[in-house]
Amino acid sequence: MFCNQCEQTTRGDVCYQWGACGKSPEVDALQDLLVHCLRGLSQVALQAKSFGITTRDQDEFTCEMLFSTLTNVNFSADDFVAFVNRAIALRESLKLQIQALGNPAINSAIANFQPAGDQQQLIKQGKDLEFEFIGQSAKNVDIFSLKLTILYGLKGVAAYAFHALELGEHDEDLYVFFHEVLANLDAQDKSLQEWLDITLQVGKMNLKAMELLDAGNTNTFGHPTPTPVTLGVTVGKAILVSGHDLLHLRAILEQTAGTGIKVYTHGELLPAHGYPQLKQTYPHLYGHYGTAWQNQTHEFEHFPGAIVMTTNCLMPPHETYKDKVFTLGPVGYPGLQHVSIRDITPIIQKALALPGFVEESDRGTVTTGFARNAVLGVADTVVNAVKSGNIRHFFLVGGCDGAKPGRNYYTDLVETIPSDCVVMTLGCGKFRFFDKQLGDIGGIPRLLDLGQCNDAYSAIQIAVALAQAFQVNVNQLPLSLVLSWYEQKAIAVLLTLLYLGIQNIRIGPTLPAFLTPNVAKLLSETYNLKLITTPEQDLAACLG
Ligand code: FSO
Ligand code: SF4
Repeated sequence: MFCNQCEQTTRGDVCYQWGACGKSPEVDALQDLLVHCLRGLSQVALQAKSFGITTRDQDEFTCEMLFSTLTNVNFSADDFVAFVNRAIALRESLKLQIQALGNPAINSAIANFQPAGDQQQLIKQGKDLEFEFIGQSAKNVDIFSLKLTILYGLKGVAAYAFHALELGEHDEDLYVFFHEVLANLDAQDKSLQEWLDITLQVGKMNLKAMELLDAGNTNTFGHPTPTPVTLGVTVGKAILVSGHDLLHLRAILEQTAGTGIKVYTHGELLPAHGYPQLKQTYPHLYGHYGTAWQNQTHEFEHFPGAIVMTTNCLMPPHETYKDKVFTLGPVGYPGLQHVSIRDITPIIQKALALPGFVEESDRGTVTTGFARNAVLGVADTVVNAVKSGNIRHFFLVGGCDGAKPGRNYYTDLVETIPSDCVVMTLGCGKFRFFDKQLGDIGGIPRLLDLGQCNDAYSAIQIAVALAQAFQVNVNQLPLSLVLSWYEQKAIAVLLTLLYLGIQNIRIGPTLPAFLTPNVAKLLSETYNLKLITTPEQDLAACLG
């Protein structure tokens, strides 16, 4: 196998025998095969669009399928076999429509690719493609590096676009972009600069996807407001909901209303408590349990109710608790029960059969909900605090958490940031410091939880508004971005920041393995993108 799409890739290089995430070489091969089939589907979809044929099914399918190949989303070979066959069926249906209009359908190898008839043969086809893929790297490693960056970034964009789509927000330009990139990923006639331009276009389109998702979330659930969230538990039956999908969380809340079951959030669903239409409508949305994704095996083991994964990051479950874990949407794992969100009866039955919490516990609260509307609502106070010198600097310490060593840097950094500075955070990386009592500056909390990783959109809006208030550009603000990355959504967000021309971003714990030294040098020279060093050294540089 050849997979280096996430931060925990083996030896910081590439997973080649078995995924460090638990992905098998067989599933990896089927994921590569699926991407290959999507590329053929995209070529036909573009042709169909040019004839005015509707391609909504193909557009939405492409988004969902790219999402399914993200790290820690779907580990099921059976699912990927079904996805491959569906991709071919959708492609062929478009060809028939093109031919019915009297036109020959596109005649490329990928648009005519025929999948084998059984799983083993499909895996072999996927593995053969892998070698073809690796072979490309020999020709120009830097272009290969950018192609991987584009593909991985595109997967991240697809995840956000899929969530937006679920909430009724979509954009034709975004779909055309997906298809154009996928259809032309094997182009041999582009220069390094042209591939770099496409890489930044991925960042641009990710901004669009995050904007759509922000609109979907706020139109459906209201603008987040600062909301205390209990970290303790109460006596009674319980369901734990993890992942990022607010719509799935709402469906679970709706279907558990009146059952006596309390619903707890896990991981990236913590910010759900800040949305008025969730918190106020469903009082049985009780609190938040646990921390970041990589601690789930311990946390899930001890949770006395049913557990639902709505998106990444799912880790291979232990035998001791796998019977109480359910998957939704694009998530899949062999042996875990996949449930339709329209009827979550199996989840409710499991929660009722399990003991639930028999004792109350009080672990205090954290406050979430400082998204763009809440922060910009007090923009004058913030601007005055900066002008009067009460706030010296802002830090955005955000991104993903992960299992590999080196991430204590972020905890240490937040702990050593001086008391006249404000820390904004988002993503699951915050769980290293989310419950720290950092106090406030003239009523402005020093620790502001902006939300999920996609709420980088809020961070961008806040930065742009502050820049306008001070009549400077964003790079001149007293603001430092210190990011942690793990999977492909973080890559998409990073590309957005680079597309916007944000300089001096610090990223860690390591640089992505798919960046060659030349490409990394190019990014560092153009954007001053830096690897984190030590909290003391970086702090001194940011405040210097
Ligand atoms: Fe984390 Fe996982 Fe949200 Fe990622 S739970 S690591 S960037 O999926 O998406 O922050
Ligand atoms: Fe390895 Fe990450 Fe790929 Fe999993 S997703 S196989 S850990 S590089």
